[in-house]
Amino acid sequence: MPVDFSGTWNLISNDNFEGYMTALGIDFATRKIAKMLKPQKVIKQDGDSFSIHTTSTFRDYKLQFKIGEEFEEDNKGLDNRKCKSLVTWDDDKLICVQAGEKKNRGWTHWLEGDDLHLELRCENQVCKQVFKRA
Ligand code: VLZ
Repeated sequence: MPVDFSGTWNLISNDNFEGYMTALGIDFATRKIAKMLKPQKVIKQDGDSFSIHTTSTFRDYKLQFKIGEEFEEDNKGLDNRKCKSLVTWDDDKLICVQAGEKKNRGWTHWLEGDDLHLELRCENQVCKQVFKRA
């Protein structure tokens, strides 16, 4: 039985979001706003089906997927580049590969104690975020 990521999670730390956004080609003005945000994630996990809704005062991003099923991701409101994305389990970690124009693009979610962790990768940049239950 895999771990359950379901819940509402508030960002408590955000290391190198700036580097990640720069690697994605996000413009300066947008980065200045975005790095001040404290996004909330609402995750719904039902068997192999997930929805991850990242909300903030500036922009929202909604993702829905099934484990092991590749899907088209539009990254709307982020860098707007289309990817072929695939999420799989690696033990209790949720791993997403976002294949497209940017090398080494993807993310990993895992739980550590009561916290939700997220590593966001693009090219040679790694952003590390930690969330606590709301
Ligand atoms: O998360 O890929 O949980 O999509 C930040 C919104 C959303 C703030 C970042 C506006 C999404 C930023 C990160 C403007 C440039 C992400 C996945 C894993 C699910």
